[in-house]
Amino acid sequence: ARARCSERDGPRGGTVAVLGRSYDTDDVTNVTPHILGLVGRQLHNQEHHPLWLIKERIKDFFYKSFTNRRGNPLFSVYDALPPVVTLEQNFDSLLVPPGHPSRRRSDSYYVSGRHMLRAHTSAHQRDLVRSGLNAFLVAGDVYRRDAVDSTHYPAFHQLEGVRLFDRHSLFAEVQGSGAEGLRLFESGARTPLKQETHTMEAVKLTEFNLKETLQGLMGYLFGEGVQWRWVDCTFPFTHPSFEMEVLHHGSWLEVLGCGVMEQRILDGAGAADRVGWAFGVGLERLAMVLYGIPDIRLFWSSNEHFLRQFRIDSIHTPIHFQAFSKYPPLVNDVSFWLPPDGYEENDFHELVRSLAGDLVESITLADDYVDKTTGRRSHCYRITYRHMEKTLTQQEVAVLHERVGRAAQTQLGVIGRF
Ligand code: FA5
Ligand code: MG
Repeated sequence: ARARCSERDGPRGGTVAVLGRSYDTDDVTNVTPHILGLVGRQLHNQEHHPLWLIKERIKDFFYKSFTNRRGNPLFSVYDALPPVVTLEQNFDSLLVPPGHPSRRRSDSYYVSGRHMLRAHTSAHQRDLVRSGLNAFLVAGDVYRRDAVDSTHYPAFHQLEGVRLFDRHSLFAEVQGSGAEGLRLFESGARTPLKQETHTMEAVKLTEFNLKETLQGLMGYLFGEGVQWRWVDCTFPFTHPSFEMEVLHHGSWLEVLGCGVMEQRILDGAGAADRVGWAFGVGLERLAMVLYGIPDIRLFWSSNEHFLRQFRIDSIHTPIHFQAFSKYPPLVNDVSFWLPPDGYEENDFHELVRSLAGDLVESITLADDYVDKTTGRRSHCYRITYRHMEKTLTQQEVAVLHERVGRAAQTQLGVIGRF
C-alpha cells in the first residue's frame, strides 16, 4: 500500500493518509505528495533489488559470524517496522536535545507535530532494547530533507545494528589474575574517551568489538578491494562515536556512523546492567561502492536495464553494474531576490524536487550576492536536468524550469529576476 495525500488538504487542518492510517495535519506538517509517493515502496524488501541484495548479504554475515550456544543466530532481524514514528522515538528516546539542528523543519519530514517519517533507523533502538533483545538488526527506509546529488537522496535506506553485553559476556575472554575484578560501571567523569558511568576496560572492549565487527563486515562485503578509515565524530546517542569512510572514485565516502550507546538510553530501557554498541549504515552507499552504481536515483528506477542486472541466483554472485549510456544533461539557471528572512535553501531544493522529481540531477548555488544599496540578497541556482532513460529537449525542460521559478515566487516569497 502506497501513501496518499487525501484530496485538496492544505498543510493546516486537513488529514494525510500514510500506509493506511490517517493523521491530522498541523502547522508543522511538511510532507509532500512526492515524498509520500515513496513511502511503502520498501525497496529493501523487493527480492533481487540491489538494496535487498545488500541487506541479505549483511544478514548473512551476522548469521554466520554470531551464533548462540545452541547454534542459532544471535541477531534477530526487523525489516518491516513502519516508517512513521513519533518525534519522541526519533529524537527524545535517543537524547537528541530540544533545538538540535536535526529537529529543524528544514531537515526532517513531519506528518504533524507528533508524527514524522523516521530520519534514521535508530528511532527503533530504545523500543527493541526494551522488548528484551540483546542483539538485533533493523533495516528500513528513512527520510531527510537533504540536498540532492549523486550520493544524497531525500529517501534512502539504513541498517541499524545493536549489541548489548552483560559483565560476563563482555569479559568472558579476558583471562588471568585480576580478570574477575573487572567491572562495567564506575562513577567517574566523562572524557573524550568514555562516559562517566563506564569503566575504561568496559569501553575499550565494547569499542574493540564494535570496530572488529564492522571491519569484518567490510571484509565480507568487499574483500581486499576497498580502502576504509575511521573518523571520530559525535552523536547525541553514542559516546565515543565514529564514522567509517571508504575510498570511492578517489574521495572518501561516509558509509556509517556508530559508537558506544549512551548508558542513559539503556538505563531507561530496562538494560541498566548491560553496556552496548550501535551502528547505522547507509545501504545505498554500500551498494554504490559494491556494484558500481553511479547515481543514487537509480535505486528508485523501474527500468528493466537496471533491475535485470541484479537478478542473480546467489546473493554472492559478483555484479558489476553496466551503466546504460548517459543521456545528455540540460543546465538551466534561475535567480531571485530572497525575502528579508525565513528563507531556507532546503525549501527551494524541495520545491524543485516536487515539481521535477527524478529529472533533477543536481541543484547548486551558482551565485550568492548582496546588493550594496538596497541590502537585498540574491541567489542564483544552477539546475541540471537529466532523464535516466531518454534525451530531454530544451523545450520540455523550459516548461518545467519556468514552473519552478513561478512556484518559488508564490511559495517561498522570493522575487524572480527572470
Ligand atoms: C545516523 O543516521 C545515525 N543514526 C547512525 C548511528 C546509528 C550512529 C547508531 C550511532 C549509533 P548519519 O546521519 O551519519 O547517522 O547517517 C548514517 C549513514 O546514512 C551515513 O553514513 C550514510 O551512509 C547514510 N546517509 C545519510 N544521509 C544520506 C542521504 N541523504 N542519502 C543517502 N545516504 C545517506
Ligand atoms: Mg554522518
